[in-house]
Amino acid sequence: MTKIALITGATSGIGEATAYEFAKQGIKLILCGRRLERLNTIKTALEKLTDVHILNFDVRDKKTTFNAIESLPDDFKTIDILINNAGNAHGLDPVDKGSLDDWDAMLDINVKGLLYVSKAVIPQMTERKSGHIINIGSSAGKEVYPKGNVYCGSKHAVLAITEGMRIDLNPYGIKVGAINPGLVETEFSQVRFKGDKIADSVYKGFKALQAKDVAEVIYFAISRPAHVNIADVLMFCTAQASSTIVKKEF
Ligand code: NDP
Ligand code: 8X3
Repeated sequence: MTKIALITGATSGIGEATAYEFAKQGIKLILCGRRLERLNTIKTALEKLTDVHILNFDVRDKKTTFNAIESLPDDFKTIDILINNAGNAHGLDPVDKGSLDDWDAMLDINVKGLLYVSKAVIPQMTERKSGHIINIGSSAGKEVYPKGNVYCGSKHAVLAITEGMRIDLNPYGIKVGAINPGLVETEFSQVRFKGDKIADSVYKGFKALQAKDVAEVIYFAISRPAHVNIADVLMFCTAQASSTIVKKEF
């Protein structure tokens, strides 16, 4: 039977690439994000391959998040696969100089937003005793790097929540896992550095992971047989050995 996947943060980067990867496999898609125009463009492109429904909401807004998921039409209501991907880093500052707005954004989007979406989707999975949740963590959820403080904290939280979900949803046969990439060349650096020209140099001098590389691993995880759960993946580009060690050539 055709599966239905809900992907948050589908307007760019890893989420958008995952939408394309899933569409190629005929998976029905619920694509979420704040930038409506982009959602419409991606919907138009992917409708040639599969059925697509868009949900335009900010994951920070609890009520809108629940209303959006509640509003799904009958033919999109049964969510088999949830990809909790929406998120970003905001700023790169030592903790004594960090911005409160940046901290709020990272915790509200990366952690609380993930929880709101999950809370809105999980009850139908527990009721059916089936489902698959993939949370997009980060290498920053496995090690802390200088000035990464709150972003690393948010991604450590994503990993802890992933483990908690896997334990609590185990009685229902629901698969839960995390995919944790290192540097991926997306709009991530533009959001993190908000117009600062440093944003353009983040992926220079080496070949970073591309969004499609991560999307392929996500598809691999969701396409395993029923008895196999990919619980945790750490993936780097070849040039990266850890958060702080990247072999660059100029
Ligand atoms: P992008 O900036 O390209 O994509 C981020 C996505 O998140 C966008 O689709 C954006 O959509 C969505 N988003 C951001 N804030 C909100 C919000 N408040 N409400 C709803 N959607 C939101 O970055 P990536 O694709 O790289 O990032 C995707 C995930 O991967 C993030 O969780 C990130 O932390 C993680 N990651 C990224 C790495 C990297 O190096 N790029 C490495 C490891 C993990 P819109 O603005 O339209 O709402
Ligand atoms: C994104 C990777 O190294 O910028 O999560 O934190 S990093």
